[in-house]
Amino acid sequence: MNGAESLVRTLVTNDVNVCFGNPGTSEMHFVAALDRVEGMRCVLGLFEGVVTGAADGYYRMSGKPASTLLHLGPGLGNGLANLHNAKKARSGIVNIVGEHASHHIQHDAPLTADIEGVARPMSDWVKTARSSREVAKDGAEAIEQARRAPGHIATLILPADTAWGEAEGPATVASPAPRRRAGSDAVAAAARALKSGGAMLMLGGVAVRGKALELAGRIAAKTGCRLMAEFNNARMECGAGRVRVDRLPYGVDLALATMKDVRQLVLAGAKSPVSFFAYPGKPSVLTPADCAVTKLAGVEDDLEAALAALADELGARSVAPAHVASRTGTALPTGKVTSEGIAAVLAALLPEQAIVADEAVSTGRAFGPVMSGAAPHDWLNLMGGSIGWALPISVGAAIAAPDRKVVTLEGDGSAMYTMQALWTMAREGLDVTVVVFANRAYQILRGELASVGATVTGRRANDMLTLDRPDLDWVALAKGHGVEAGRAANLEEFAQQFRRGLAVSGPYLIELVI
Ligand SMILES: Cc1ncc(C[n+]2csc(CCOP(=O)(O)OP(=O)(O)O)c2C)c(N)n1
Repeated sequence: MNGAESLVRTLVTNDVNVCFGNPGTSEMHFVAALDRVEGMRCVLGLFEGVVTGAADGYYRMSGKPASTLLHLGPGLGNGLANLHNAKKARSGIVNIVGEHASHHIQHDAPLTADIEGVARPMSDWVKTARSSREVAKDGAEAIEQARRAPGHIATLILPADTAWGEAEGPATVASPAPRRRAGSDAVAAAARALKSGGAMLMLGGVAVRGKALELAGRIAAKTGCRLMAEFNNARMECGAGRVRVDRLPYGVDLALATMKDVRQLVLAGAKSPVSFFAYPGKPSVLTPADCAVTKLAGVEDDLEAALAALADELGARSVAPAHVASRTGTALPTGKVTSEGIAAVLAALLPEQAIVADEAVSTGRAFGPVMSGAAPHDWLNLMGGSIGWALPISVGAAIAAPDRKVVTLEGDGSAMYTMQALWTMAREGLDVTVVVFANRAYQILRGELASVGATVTGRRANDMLTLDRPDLDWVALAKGHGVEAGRAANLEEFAQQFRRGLAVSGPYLIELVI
């Protein structure tokens, strides 16, 4: 057995059984080993941003790391933006990055680069394998690191000679340490804070899901505290029957208005809120000056146990949860395309247990409140602000949850970064309905322009914010990638197209002209 095979066997025997990849010469032994080892699902992405984004989506829906296979420094470099997003989402990923054979590096061949240097900013753990006999052990360590709560980016660099040299066999991985429990002092302090006036419980990480979310609803019912989620959430459970938690708005003025009366802020997996960008004359910190902040538990901690302990402390365990959403959004609107109208169509037709990848950018601002009346679903946000995320994430989510419909809500500007994901959807037959909001602009940046105090008066600057001349033909682009597609220009056509996409078992793209 060679080093590459010992690594693939280590991955598979330790339940890392999906590999999103885009290989080159230095990874050929790894590729060859994929055929000798049973149990690895290999998915080709035609750009590395698709590969890393897919691994993020896979983790969010399965809770397990996938591996990626990337080609030296440039391949890894192409994948960095979505690794950044994955790191902010606390997704666990095992990156395998090929490298020249050790004796070849001194010759400064064309693809030679400082791979560790490229990897470090977007990885939590980086290691270059030293010998073929140690590759399995290094792989096991990478898996352990990726699984460390709440999820980490582990990058193992594999010089070609460590892949083709002799090895013994796979290595085993130690079980992850359990998540830390909140201390009794933190629980008591949080309970005191929530019993005071003007209290808000802010949820982040896995606290916006399952039992933890329900416990937060019970705590709100008992204490009367407000519930809030961060603006972005890696995976939030929404819709009818779930405790409805609004997300803190993106805009600084709106966020400040939302936080204005908060005197006691308790954090469960959330960070104390700050604005996305700095704006002249506006604060970065969104909590009022006289607001006390109490940390119940961090994103790495056992948030369900922390909220359970808090509910016990408050006598809230058996209280019925507050803010449980009921099914409301069933009416189908007609006429001109508006953000509210799109939300109403989505809320009416979204199938139960759908997974929504939200990169709707400016079009999606009004979606949240309406979607709480939809059938129960999971909502995934872009955590790191680097656009070109939702199409790749949908690939990984669909592979992790093949029985669920994935709905991708995608700005046309964002879609253009990683459109190659459509081809992977077609090749793998993934059940994804993509809605591209074709407003032919970087619309959000028009608002940002005013917010930072800049003005656009002329053609040169305006051309930096528009995507027309020529208009992108999304139906043709989708078909060119092997994905069926249709166009809609009003809400009736959108409802009809969305129904069609949902009925298809496989990918379907809707160009919604705005
Ligand atoms: C990698 C990266 N490059 C550039 C940006 C800056 N940026 C933020 S939003 C945006 C435009 C998004 O356009 P689109 O997806 O069409 O949504 P719209 O603004 O039209 O709603 C850009 C370029 C970014 N966030 N990430």
